[in-house]
Amino acid sequence: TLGTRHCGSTLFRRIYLENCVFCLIAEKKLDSQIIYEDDISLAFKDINPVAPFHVLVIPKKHIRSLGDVEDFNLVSHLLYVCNLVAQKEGLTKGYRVVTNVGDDGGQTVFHLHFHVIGGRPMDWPPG
Ligand code: IU
Repeated sequence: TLGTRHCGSTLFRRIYLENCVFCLIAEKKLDSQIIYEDDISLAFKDINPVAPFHVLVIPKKHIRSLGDVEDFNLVSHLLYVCNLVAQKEGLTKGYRVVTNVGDDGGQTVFHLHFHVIGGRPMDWPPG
């Protein structure tokens, strides 16, 4: 196994990235139902939808979460894509965009993603 002294190393980073599920989806090494794609982003159906419409919008580049973003132009683009897919899918009555950050935020996959959820009325506050 890799000791902690390797954690910042190129080798560790390579092994980690090669096993990031959303990197694998972005590289088409794992199947997903893609509904939008461009040079820097991808939108695909969530494998475990919490509403009739549940899509994830991700950057192709690996970024752990919103807390690790340096280029907020990228976030602007991802939000543009969130609205694009919502409109394309006809969510005229509204929808919700959520990004979970870190453990307290409820993040389970550590590759930045925006949930686009719709097709039913949403509750507030979230759990
Ligand atoms: P979270 O915000 O990190 O908790 O969201 C992760 C989402 O990724 C969650 O809704 C999962 O159902 C979804 N997901 C997926 O769509 N495909 C996968 O292979 C895996 C998780 I792992």
